[in-house]
Amino acid sequence: MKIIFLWLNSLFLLLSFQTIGQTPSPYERRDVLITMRDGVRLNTVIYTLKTSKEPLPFLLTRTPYGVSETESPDHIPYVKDMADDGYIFVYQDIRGRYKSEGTFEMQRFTRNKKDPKAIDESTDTYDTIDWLLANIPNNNKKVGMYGISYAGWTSVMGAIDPHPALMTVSEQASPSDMFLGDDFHHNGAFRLSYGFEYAFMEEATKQDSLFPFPNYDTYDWYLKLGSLSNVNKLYFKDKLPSWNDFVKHPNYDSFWQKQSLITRIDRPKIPIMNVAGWWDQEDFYGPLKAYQLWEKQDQSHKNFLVAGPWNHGGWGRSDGRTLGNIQFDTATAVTFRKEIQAPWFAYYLKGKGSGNFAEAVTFQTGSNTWKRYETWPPKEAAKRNLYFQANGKLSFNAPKAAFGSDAYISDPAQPIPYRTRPIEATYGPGSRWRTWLTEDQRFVHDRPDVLSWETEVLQEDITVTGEVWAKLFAATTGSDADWVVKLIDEYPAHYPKQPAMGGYQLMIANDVFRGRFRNSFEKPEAIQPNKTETYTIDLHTINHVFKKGHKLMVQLQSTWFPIIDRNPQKFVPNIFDAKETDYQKATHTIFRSVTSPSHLELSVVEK
Ligand code: PG9
Repeated sequence: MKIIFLWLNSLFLLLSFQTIGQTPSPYERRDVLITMRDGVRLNTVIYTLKTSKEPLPFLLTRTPYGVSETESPDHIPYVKDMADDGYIFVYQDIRGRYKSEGTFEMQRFTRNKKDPKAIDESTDTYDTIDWLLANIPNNNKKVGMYGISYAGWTSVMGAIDPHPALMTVSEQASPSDMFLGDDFHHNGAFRLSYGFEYAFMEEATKQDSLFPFPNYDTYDWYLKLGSLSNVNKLYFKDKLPSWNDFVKHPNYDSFWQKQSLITRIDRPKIPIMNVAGWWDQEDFYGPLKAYQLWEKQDQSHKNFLVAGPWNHGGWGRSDGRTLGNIQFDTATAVTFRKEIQAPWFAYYLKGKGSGNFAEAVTFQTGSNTWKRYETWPPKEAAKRNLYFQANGKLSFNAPKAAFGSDAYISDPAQPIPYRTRPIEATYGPGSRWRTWLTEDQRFVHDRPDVLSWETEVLQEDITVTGEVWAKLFAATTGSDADWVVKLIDEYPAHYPKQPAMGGYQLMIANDVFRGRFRNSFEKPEAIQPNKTETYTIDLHTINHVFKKGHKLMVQLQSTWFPIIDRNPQKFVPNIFDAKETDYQKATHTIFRSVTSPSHLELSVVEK
C-alpha cells in the first residue's frame, strides 16, 4: 500500500494551546539557527519584550512538534501569566525535526560521556543555553525549562546534566519508562494504536503526519491487520526505527532500560516541579515515577510534585473545570498556571515571592479540593484490602469460603474496545482519544468477557489517597493472558447535581498487565495452563473521595483494543512474530477464596 502523508500544520495540533485574541503583543520574534558542538544547527524561535527596563530570565522549551507556528507567548493561555510578568521565551525544534538539522532519535540515549564530541539532548540544551546567554541582550543569566510530554522529557534531559545557568525545570507529563508504564507499553503490554500511529507520525517524515487510515473506525482496521508482523510487511517496510525497536525488543531488555529514567535519574541538582494529570491518557506513570526517583535522593529538598484532574497536558490547554463529562467545580488549570507554575518560575528565575512550595500539591477528585502534603504518597493513609466476593460483591472483609471463583472466556477475535466506537485515529479529526479515560464504563459492563464486583451503596465517604494495587489470583486455560483492572467510582442512579451522570461508571485507577511478565519483565515465562498464579499490578497513586451514596466497583477484562495489542493467549517468544493461528480463546478464572483472595489494596485515609 502506498503511504500518503496528511500534513498537519504542526503538531501544536497535538498540544494545541488555544490562543487568546490577536491583541498587539509587547513581544517581538526572532528566528535563529543555533549551532551545536558538532556543527548541527537547531531552529529556534525567540520572543523578547520590545521594551524592558530590567534584564529578564529565559524560559526554554524543546520539542519535536514544530515551533515555527508558535504564537506570541502573551497569546497562549498556558504561559500567559508568565508572559505578562516578562520573560524571554525560547522554543526550539529538537534535532532532526521540522527546521532543525541532524537526525531525530526517539528519546535519544545518553551520550558516551568519555567522548567529548558526543551529543545528546542534554548537550543540545547546554549548547543552546550557552548561545542564548551570549547572544540575547538584556538577559539576567538565568534559565528555566518547562514542557509537556516530549518537551517534558527534554526538560528532564536538561535537568540531568544542567548548564550552570539552568536554575529550575518543570517536567510536565514526561514519560519515564516506555516499557513499564508510558506511551508504548504498560507492564509489558504493547500499546498498539499509540505505538503504531506515533511511530508513523514522528518518523515517516521530518514533520508530523497522520497515518492515512482508510477507516474512520480504526477498531476494524487494527483487527483486520491481524498479526503484528503485517505492519512491516504491508505498511512500514522496516523503515520506521521506533517500530523496528518495538519488534526487536519485546522484553524489558537493555534497550528499554537504557532509555528509562530509572537508569538515568540521579540526585536532583536543581529544583524540579513534576506535573501529572490523573486522567493522562499518555504519560501518567512518567511524572509520578520521575518524582519518586528523584525523591529517593532528594537530601536538599529540590523535588516537588503537582497532580490535578487533567488529561495529557490539560493544565496547559483548558481552564480545567471539566474533563469529558466530569466536573471539578473550579478552574483547576487556571489555578495551576496562576498560583503554582507562574510563582514557581518567578521565584527561581527572578527571586520574587516566598518560595514556600509544598512538597506535593494534588487535587482531590470527588471532594474537588486542592490539598497540600509533606510527602507523596502521604503517610497518614492506611492500607485496606477490598476483596472480590460471590455474586459480584466487593467488600473490605476477607472471603470466608474455601472455594470461590468467577470465570469468563476471552476471545482475541472479538476484543473489547477500549473506548466507545468509533475509535477515531488517535490524533485524527474528531478524535475522542483525549478523554477516553473518563468515559462511562457501562459500555462494557454487561459484556460476558468483563467481570465486575461492587460494594453496597456507601454510607459514608471513603477517601483513597496514595497507592492502589491489585492482587489477582488467577488461572487460564491458555499459556499467556492479559489482565486489565479498573477501579471505578459508580455514581448514584439518581444524581440531581448532574442528572445525566446518574449511574455513571468513572474509572479512577486502571492498568493492564501482561501475564508472561509476572515473575520478571526481562524474562517472560509461559503460564502453566490451569495453574493459579498471583499477579501484583500497580494501579498507581490517586487522590479521590468515593462519596456517600456512590459505590466502589472493580472491573476485570483481558482485552482493551486496539490501545493494547491482542495477547495470543498462547505463549510465543515474541508476540510481534505471532502467527494468526497462535491467537486462541481461553477461559480465565479469578479466585476469591480464603487461600486465593483476589483484592485491591487501597490507601485509605480515615476521617
Ligand atoms: N506522549 C507523547 C510522547 C512523548 C515522548 C515520547 C513519545 C510520545 C507526547 O505527547 O509528546
